[in-house]
Amino acid sequence: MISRRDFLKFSGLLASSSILELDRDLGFLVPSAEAAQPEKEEKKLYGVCGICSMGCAYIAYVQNGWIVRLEGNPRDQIAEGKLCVKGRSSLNILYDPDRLKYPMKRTNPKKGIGVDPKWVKISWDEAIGMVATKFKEIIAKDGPQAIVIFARAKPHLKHFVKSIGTPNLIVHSNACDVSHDIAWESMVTGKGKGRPFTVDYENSRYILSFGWDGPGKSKNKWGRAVNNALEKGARLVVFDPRLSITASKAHEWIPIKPGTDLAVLLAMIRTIIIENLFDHEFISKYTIGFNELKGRVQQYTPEWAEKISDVPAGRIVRIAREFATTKPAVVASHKRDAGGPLYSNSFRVAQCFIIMNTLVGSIDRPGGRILDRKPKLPKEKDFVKYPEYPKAIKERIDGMERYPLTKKGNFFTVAQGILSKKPYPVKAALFWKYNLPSFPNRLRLEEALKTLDFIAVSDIYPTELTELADVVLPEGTFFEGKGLKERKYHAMYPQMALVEGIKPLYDTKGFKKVLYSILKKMALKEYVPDEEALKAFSKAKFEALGTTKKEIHSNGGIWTGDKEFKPKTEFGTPSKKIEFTPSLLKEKGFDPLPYWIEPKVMPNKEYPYRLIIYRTPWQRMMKTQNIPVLIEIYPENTATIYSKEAEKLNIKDGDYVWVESTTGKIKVKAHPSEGIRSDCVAIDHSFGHRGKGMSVAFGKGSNEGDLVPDMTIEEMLKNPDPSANVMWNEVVVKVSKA
Ligand SMILES: Nc1nc2c(c(=O)[nH]1)N[C@H]1C(S)=C(S)[C@@H](COP(=O)(O)OP(=O)(O)OC[C@H]3O[C@@H](n4cnc5c(=O)[nH]c(N)nc54)[C@H](O)[C@@H]3O)O[C@H]1N2
Ligand SMILES: Nc1nc2c(c(=O)[nH]1)N[C@H]1C(S)=C(S)[C@@H](COP(=O)(O)OP(=O)(O)OC[C@H]3O[C@@H](n4cnc5c(=O)[nH]c(N)nc54)[C@H](O)[C@@H]3O)O[C@H]1N2
Ligand code: SF4
Ligand SMILES: [Mo]
Repeated sequence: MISRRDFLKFSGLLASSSILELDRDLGFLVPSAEAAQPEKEEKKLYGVCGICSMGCAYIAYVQNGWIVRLEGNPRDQIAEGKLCVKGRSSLNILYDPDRLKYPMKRTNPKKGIGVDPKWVKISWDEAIGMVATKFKEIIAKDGPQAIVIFARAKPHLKHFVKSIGTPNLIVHSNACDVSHDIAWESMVTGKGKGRPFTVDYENSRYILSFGWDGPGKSKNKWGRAVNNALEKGARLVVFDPRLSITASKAHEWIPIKPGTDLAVLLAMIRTIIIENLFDHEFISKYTIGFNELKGRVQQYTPEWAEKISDVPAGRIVRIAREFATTKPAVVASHKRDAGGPLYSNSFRVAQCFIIMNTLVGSIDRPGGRILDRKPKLPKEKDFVKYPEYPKAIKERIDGMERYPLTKKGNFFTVAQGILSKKPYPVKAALFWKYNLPSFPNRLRLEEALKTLDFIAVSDIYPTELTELADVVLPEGTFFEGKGLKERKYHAMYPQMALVEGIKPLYDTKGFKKVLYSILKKMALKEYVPDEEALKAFSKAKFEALGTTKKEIHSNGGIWTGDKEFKPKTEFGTPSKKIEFTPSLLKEKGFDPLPYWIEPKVMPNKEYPYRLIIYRTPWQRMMKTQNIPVLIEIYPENTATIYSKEAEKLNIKDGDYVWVESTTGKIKVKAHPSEGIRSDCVAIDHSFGHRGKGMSVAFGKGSNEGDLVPDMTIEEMLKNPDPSANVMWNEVVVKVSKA
């Protein structure tokens, strides 16, 4: 442990601010006693934690304009009065002296990570003018496709992209959850509807995980729900090559060979069907394609699956029987489990998760996967009308027009698309809320970005990506915004949380406003929504809920709809049933049913370990890396390696090692452990920042993504995955003492 004074020195905070101090009991930065003279009465502000998408509602206690304390909102069905370690320490972000405070432009034409951009403070008018002028120039000379927007697919972003006429909106979803989305859309929810996030763990009696590790992310509600289920006698069975936190709580941990869950699942489905253990009523009432499924899985015997997966056939059969006969049972899943963007066969795994849950009648039934429970709200398009958008060309820089089921963007292929200048040259990029370490082989993207004429970045921190920017567009944190947020990650009933921000601390602007200002400056006024129409839309939302902001505030910051659970009997597919043989897949020429696909790469003599990527409870990727207390808890990431393998390599706990793939080489601290297979090395993501402006995060740990290859679209199309996932773990590595 380091002493308190050292800690503050090390985080560079004393020098830059006298209003903050680290409260050891609370574990985060708070305004000093001097700054926060207690008022007679503390004010309460309601809000939603923006660190991870669980979105726990909080109550912020405010003294003299400073938020001094955060608590989970007890009325919120997600938070239930609690926040996790990251949520509780997130005030550090609001009051972080490293934050971006005003727009800036670079004056050093030389670009590179570690090269001082020689920032100059500018006005918002100038910043927006720079983007608008550059975009107009590029559209006139090279066409709108020469502009690439990297951002999440929020409605206002899709609108902006369509208004300027580029096909290039690059969203991270193929690095995160695309396989689950496409599986749910084709089988249950319908085209473009994505997937539900709610699982009723609390009432489940048998929780089966293939890499799902919700509690290991300190996902507030899910950790609690699993504990409660266990206390009520539920059984928890976890397949994971690594002893995850969820696996450590399980009755059984099965260290499956990575990338082979599909074989086990196909054999389990076969067992449940041929042993007649499925829910006959649910299958006959609510599904189509059962006979085709039955025919398909005949070939996948447990003995066959054993050879592939290292899981004994008897164990596969026993778990399948237990799963089908203990009611209610659920295959747990979120984003980056075996059905996430990890392997060439993950899309088929995601399909099998849905099939397993359907076979036991656990789709939208207590103890199972729950479909969205949203309040009926008006849509912006009913209030704001725009003229027709300019026609954008079809070819995208990431080649995603060649994937018929998903067009959101491809983190894998975008860099090589830009570098190849095919199908056209790219001249400018605008980034919102993304950072370089989120891309596989970030060095290639860095190289690609250096070929552009112009880069604009919206962030809250000076990251390594902002070091490459020509103009920086600072946004406020989630404590400084306003709104109304749907409860989504756990919504057993419709619920909304009020967001009442504090006055922005600095000269920051919400990105939506920035986009509209850019459109205005580009003389595309017709695509800027009318203020009055937006006000009417906001008013209509509250009217639809039958309440007002004031009333929600006095009701504890939460609006709650009808709590009665009415199981759904119709689904969003064309047949309104759960489709084992989805028409969406058939129409686009894909095999509608899951089938066995080998993982793309396997450990070999030269590279004997598979890279396994995971997250810890203490960090949320790049968002939490500058929070001193979280770095104090867990100072850098590690490579977990099986203890006997470490012994062979003469590696001890805490030694630095080189981990090397054909793409890159990183130096990282070793953690020998019994909790991992001997053919794997597991590294947690979040570390390895190269941006000097983040004084706490800078230089800590390494980025495991530097080991993951990027690709051309042609290389990617060779993989049999209709969802175009990034395949993070299709990487083999070697390890040596550093
Ligand atoms: N604390 C925290 N919470 C977060 C995040 C964070 O960074 N930190 N990030 C958020 C985001 S954006 C996402 S996408 C999610 C990610 O959170 P999760 O979806 O939980 O993803 P990971 O932490 O990557 O865990 C993946 C697990 O899959 C296991 N695994 C790997 N290969 C295989 C395999 O072949 N078979 C099986 N059965 N298991 C395998 C890994 O060992 C690991 O335990 O969490 C969200 N919440
Ligand atoms: N190597 C590797 N790469 C990965 C993953 C991995 O496990 N390993 N995981 C993938 C997954 S699952 C995901 S979801 C993506 C996520 O990728 P990203 O979205 O890039 O990651 P984040 O860490 O969520 O945030 C990126 C940036 O957003 C900034 N930011 C935070 N809040 C705000 C805000 O309110 N406004 C603005 N303008 N900026 C803000 C942060 O400072 C940070 O620089 O990464 C993917 N990339
Ligand atoms: S789980 Fe933690 S980080 Fe995620 S929203 Fe809730 S409090 Fe915030
Ligand atoms: Mo993600």
